Amino acid sequence: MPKSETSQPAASVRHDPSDPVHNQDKAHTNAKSDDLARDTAPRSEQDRLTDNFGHAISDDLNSLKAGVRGPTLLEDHLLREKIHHFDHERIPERIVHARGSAAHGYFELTESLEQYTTARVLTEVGKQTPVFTRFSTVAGFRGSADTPRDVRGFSVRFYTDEGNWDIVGNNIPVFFIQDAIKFPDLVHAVKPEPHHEMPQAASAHDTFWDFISLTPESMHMIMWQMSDRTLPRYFDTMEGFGVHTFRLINAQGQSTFVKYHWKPVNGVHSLVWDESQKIMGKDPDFQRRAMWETIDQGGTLEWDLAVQLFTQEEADGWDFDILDATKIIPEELVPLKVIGRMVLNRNPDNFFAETEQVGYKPTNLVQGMDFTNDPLMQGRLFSYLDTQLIRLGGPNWQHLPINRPLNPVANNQRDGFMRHVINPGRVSYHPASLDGGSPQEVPRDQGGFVSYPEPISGEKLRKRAESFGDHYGQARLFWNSLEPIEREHLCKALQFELSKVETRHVRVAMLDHLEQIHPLLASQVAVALGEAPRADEVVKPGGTADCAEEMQLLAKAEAAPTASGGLSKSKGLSMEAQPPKGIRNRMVAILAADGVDGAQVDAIKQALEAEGAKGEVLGQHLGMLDGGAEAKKTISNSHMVLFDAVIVPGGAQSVAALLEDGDAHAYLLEAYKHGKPIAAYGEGQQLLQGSDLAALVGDLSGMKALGILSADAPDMAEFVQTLAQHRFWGRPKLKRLSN
Ligand code: HDE
Repeated sequence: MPKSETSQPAASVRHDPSDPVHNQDKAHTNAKSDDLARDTAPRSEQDRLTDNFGHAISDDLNSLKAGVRGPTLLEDHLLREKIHHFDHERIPERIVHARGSAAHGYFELTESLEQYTTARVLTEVGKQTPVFTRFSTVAGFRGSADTPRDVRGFSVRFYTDEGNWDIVGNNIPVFFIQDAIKFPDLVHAVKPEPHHEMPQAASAHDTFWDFISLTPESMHMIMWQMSDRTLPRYFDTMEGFGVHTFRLINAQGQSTFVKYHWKPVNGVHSLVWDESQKIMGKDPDFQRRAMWETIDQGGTLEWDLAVQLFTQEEADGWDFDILDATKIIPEELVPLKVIGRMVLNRNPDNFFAETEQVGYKPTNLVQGMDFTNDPLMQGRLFSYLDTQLIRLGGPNWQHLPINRPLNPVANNQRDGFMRHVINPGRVSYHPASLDGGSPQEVPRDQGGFVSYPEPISGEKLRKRAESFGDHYGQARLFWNSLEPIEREHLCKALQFELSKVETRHVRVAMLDHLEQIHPLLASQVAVALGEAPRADEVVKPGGTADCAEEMQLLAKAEAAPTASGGLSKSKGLSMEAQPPKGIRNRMVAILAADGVDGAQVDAIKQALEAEGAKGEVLGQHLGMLDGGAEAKKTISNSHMVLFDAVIVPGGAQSVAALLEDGDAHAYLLEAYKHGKPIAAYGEGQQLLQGSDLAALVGDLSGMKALGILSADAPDMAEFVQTLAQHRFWGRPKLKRLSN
C-alpha cells in the first residue's frame, strides 16, 4: 500500500494484541484489495508519457502553434484530447450524502447466526469478509466541511462470497419521515434554499424548520438531530445503525426480524457546537484527515456489529410498529448481541475511483436475508439503483472495480454505455438450449436468493397505518434517557437553530411541538426566542456557554413516554452514561518552544502511543526545536479544537517563550472552555499559573477532578485515565470570554 512521504512505519502499538479479532497479518489478506489491484495503475519511474491511445508525447508544455506567437492549430490532437478529458472530469455529486470519505477493511464474524440465517457472511465464524465503508454528512455539498450539525451516513459494503451486501445506514437509529414519498420534500427543505443557495450544510434556516413544523412524525429524529449525536468527534467515535427492520431467513425458511447496530470500540464521543463551528474553518477536512492519518500510520478504526433479533409475536406485543422507521426498539425489550467486528485498515488509492464512484444500495442483500414492508425502506429499494444512472452515467456502473462483487457475475444483461465485459457467444437470453443453456438458475438450497413468502392481502390505498400514529412518545423516551448536560446541549441547539429562523410563525409552531415533549424544554427555547414561556419556572438561558441553572431546571424535566414498550428511559441512548473505553486514536497537543525538555516530550509521546493515542508537538516554528523535540505542526498553524487534550511539558526557556505567546494562551483557554484535559509538567506549570486562563479563573492547581493536572513530572497513567473521560463539564464559567 502506498504511504505518504510523511508516514511513519506501522506502529504495532496502535493494535491491541490481546484482542481476538484484531490480527494484523490477517488484515492484509483482503480479497477485494487483490481484486482492485487488477485495475490499479501504479506509476513507475520508467513510465513514458502517452496520450490515451498509447502514442508517446514529446512536448507536454506547449500547444501546436503557427509560429511562436501565432494562433493554436485545430490540428493539435494532443491538446484537444487532454482538454476534452479535463472538460468531462466531474460527475454529479450525490443528491444527499455528497460529502464523504471511505476506507477498506474487513469484517470478522465471532458468533454464528446459523439458527436465524443461511447467509454465509453471518454463519462462518472466523471468516474475514472484505468491506468498504463510507462516512458522510447528509446536507452539505461535496466540498463542504466535515463537522456541521448533521446526521452522518454510515455505509458498509461487505464483499461476500455470495455477492455484495450493503448496510446503508446512519449514525442515528431513526429517521425524519415514515414514508419514502416525503423524502424529496425533506431534502429540498434542508438543502440550501433554492433562490440564493444558502445556507451551506446547515439545517438552521426557515425551509427546514417550516417542513419539520408541519411534519410531527419527525419529532423523535429532531431530538436526536439536536443532540450532540450529530456532532461526532471522529468517525470512530460514532455509532451506526441499519435503521429499518430487516429479515433473516434460516434453512427451514423461517423468518426472524433483525436490526443492525455498529458500536465503536473507542466509545461514543462528540464535539461541542462551538468546536464544530471553529473546526469548519480551521480544518474543514478534520474527520477525513483523522481517519486517513490513523490508517496511514498503521492504526485502525473498529466497530463491533451487534444485532437485535426478534419475532413477529414479540413485535405484536409492543405499542409501536416495527415497520415505522421513526421508532427504535429499546434494548430492554430486545438486548443487543455482538456478532463480529469491522476493522478499517487501508486507505483508498484514489478518492474518485473508489470513494466517489462507490454506489451503495440497500437492495444488495445476500440469500438468507430479506426486506420488510417498512414504507421508507420500500422507496429506498428503488432509489439507489436509479440514482446511479445519472451519477455514474449508465447501466454498467456495476462494472466499476469498487462496485463489482468478488464472486463471478453471469447473466444475459448486455450492452449499454461503457460496457466493459466482453460476452462471447450467441446466447443472450433465457431459457436457451444453445451454448449449453447457461447460466442456470440456482435453487434455494444451493444459494439462490428467494424472497420470504410473507402472506400479503389488502386494498390498494394511500394511507398511513394507525400503528404509526404516535409521534411524541419516543421523543420523550430519548429526552428522559439523557444526562442533564446532554439535555442542556439539546436545548441550546434548539435555541440556536430556531433563532436563525426568520419567520415567526414557524418558530412558534416548533414551540408547540416541543411542548408536547416537555413544557420546560419548550419554555427555555421560547425564552431564547423572545416568546412567552410555556412553563411556570424559567431561567435565563445565559448565552452560548453551558448554563448551570438551565441544566438544573432541565434535569427535573421528566416526561411520560409512550410507544416505548412501557419504558420511561432506555439505556444506550445517552452517550454520557456510557463508560470510558480508552484513548485509541485521540490526539494530544504538546505545546513547545526552543529549550523544551525533549526527553520528557519523548516519554509523553511514547506513553500515549502505547495506548494507541498520538502526541503532536506544536512548536513556535517547524522542525527540530532546541532541546530535542521535532515539531511537525506549529502553534499558530493549528488550533486547540483539533485536539482532545493539551500538555505543557517542562523546559524553562520553552515555557518562558510560551508565556509571551498569545496563541499558546489561547490553547489553554479553549481546552478549558470545551472541558478537555489540560496537563502541565515541570516548568510547564509556570505557563498554567501565569496564563490568561488563570487570570480569569484563579488558581488552577487542585482542579484534578475537573481534568486539570499539574505535577513536577508526568504521571502518564493518570493522564491516560483523564483523557479517557473525554470531557470535564462543570468547570467554573468564564464570564468574560464567550464562546
Ligand atoms: Fe438515502 N439516498 N435515501 N437514506 N442514503 C442516498 O443514493 C434515499 C435514507 C443513506 O455513502 C442516495 O447513492 C431515499 C435513510 C446513506 O454513497 C439516494 C430515502 C437512510 C447514503 C438516496 C432515503 C439513508 C444515502 C444518494 C427515503 C439511513 C450515502 C446517492 C426513502 C438508513 C451512500 C446514492 C454513500 C444516499 C435515497 C432515506 C442512508 C438518492 C429515497 C432512512 C448513508 O439514492
